[in-house]
Amino acid sequence: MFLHSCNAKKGIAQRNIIYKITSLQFMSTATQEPKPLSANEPLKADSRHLRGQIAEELADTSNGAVTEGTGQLTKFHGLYLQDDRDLRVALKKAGKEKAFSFMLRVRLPGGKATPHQWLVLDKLAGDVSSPSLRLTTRQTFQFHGVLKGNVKPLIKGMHKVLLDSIAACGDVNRNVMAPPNPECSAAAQQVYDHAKAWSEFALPKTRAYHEIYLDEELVAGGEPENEPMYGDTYLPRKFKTGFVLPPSNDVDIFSQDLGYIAIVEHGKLVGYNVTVGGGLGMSHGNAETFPRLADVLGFIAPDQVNNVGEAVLTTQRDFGDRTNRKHARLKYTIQDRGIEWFKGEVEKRSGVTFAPARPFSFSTIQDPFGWHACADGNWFYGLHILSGRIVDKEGWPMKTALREIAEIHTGDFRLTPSQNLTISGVTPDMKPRIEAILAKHGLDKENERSGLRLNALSCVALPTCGLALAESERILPEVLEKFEAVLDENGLRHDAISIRITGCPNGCARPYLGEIGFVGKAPSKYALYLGARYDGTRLNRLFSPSTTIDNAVEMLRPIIKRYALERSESEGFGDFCDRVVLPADATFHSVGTPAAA
Ligand code: SRM
Ligand code: SF4
Repeated sequence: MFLHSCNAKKGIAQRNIIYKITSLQFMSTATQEPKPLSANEPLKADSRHLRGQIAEELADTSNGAVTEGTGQLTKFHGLYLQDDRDLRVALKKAGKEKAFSFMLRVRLPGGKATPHQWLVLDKLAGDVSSPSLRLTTRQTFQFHGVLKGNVKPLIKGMHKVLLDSIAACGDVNRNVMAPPNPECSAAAQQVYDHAKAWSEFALPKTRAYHEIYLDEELVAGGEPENEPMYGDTYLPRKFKTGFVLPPSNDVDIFSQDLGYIAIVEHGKLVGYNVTVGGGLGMSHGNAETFPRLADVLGFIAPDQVNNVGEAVLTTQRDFGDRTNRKHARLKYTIQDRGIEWFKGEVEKRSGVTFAPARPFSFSTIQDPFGWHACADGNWFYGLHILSGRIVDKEGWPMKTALREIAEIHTGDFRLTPSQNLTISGVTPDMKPRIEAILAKHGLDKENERSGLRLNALSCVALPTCGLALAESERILPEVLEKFEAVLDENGLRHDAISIRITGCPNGCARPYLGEIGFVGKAPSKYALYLGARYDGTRLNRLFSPSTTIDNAVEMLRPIIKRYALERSESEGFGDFCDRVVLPADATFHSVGTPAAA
């Protein structure tokens, strides 16, 4: 039996014991109804702090995979077992094993990497994985196609440049997001520092990762380890934190479980408005699951970030639903119990009383592309990378160009929440040299790209994602070309319109916050959503439950035309759709309200 007590460290007594986990059931104090735990709960409990049989199964060279249970545990170390779905049918016909490999996700708070780290990752991609590096919607790198025998060499290679993949996935606080251009103001630098500090603070304490992949001396079986914040069963589900610096809402703060909106007054960071309960994943046809935008809890001082974060995390640890993984995210805990109850619990645990939220407003989500001067005399370059895929292609040698830049760059790289890259801290001396590399490889064309393209996101989907129902990254170029033709017809080429596509309803490219959102349903079939607010403060709504891309283009052609002719001054495409196109009786989803998607 496991007991989670609330934050004893802060003097909160055992009366706050919320639930008891046995290997069989979860006792909710709300309903007093015992329900069976989800299969992951005993797995975590029995894993000896995330060790399980991982070391033994990775060492077994008789096959390319690991068992289902072990695959659930490797996620906590940033590793997903996948197989090449393009090859599935042929291999099955030939009676062969699936083409298994691992995806590895790096932990990279705020998306910051040094040129030296870049060069090492660039080399590892190809030496021990497939050649591409993939920038994600949470500002980190993914390697795909890592064969079982290459897992340890990859992790050891990253370790040499102080990078790891601990807690990049799994039921823990994931990669923490932060604005990608910190050196441009003192406040931005502080926000980055707070994000990094929270990421470190909320790391699991187990040494399992170091033992398994880095051959550190064994702890398991010796002195018992302590997981003071997580306990032996970690969180009920994944948990995501973002920091944002208005007026840009680049991190889509209202989609995060926990969010910190920086409040800057007279050029000084005075604190944060805290948001809780955002999350986007849902399942088609399951009305119990829905995307939800976060609620604003109130204002705190900068030195209360970790304290409040811990209280939010442990409240979810103790009250989140461990019986149903489709109902286990913080958004459902808050939806079921109410935001006032949640706020009270967080205040009690943290000892912090929230002040009223301070005013803030967002105006954009788009990354700043091209060259920008910073207050410190340096420059940064915002580079557009479609779907975050860094690979050399005929006439498009992105990987080579970035390697050449990393070889001479004296600043750093920042991965953005929109799968793009900022080359930052570029000194005036270095600027012409980096400019020349970009020009030589034809990568300095940000000004020529359409507003739609610069605001497009897609998830990975096929062939690596085991959950994909339809294409996403691979079909994005075609989708963009088709819509760009319609936008050109209507003089809208340079209007910033956000378009997001995913291969399934899990929401990895945050499609429910796109002014145009495509969500894969089946091969070549997508649910089409319209009407999100461009700044990420209102979800979109279902426009067509199932359509092909070509049909969608035809459905949207007259709407885009009307938008060009009838929009009110500075009205975004999402706002226009919400006002004019979507049915008047549909629910309006704004910040803090759930979507009945
Ligand atoms: Fe995601 C699962 C890729 C951001 C919601 N996501 C997956 C997996 C690991 C599939 C799996 O479980 O087997 C995908 C791996 C594909 C592959 O081959 O690489 C995957 N998610 C991604 C990335 C790489 C998309 C991208 O193209 O950039 C993003 C990696 C982020 C990172 O660096 O940590 C990614 N995923 C997101 C986001 C967006 C965000 O966090 O800002 C969401 C929606 C926000 C949210 O969490 O509510 C998201 N991913 C999910 C879900 C649904 C969770 C839910 O609450 O229902 C799953 C499935 C699951 O957890 O069961 C999932
Ligand atoms: Fe895979 Fe679905 Fe996420 Fe796309 S949205 S990467 S298809 S889980």
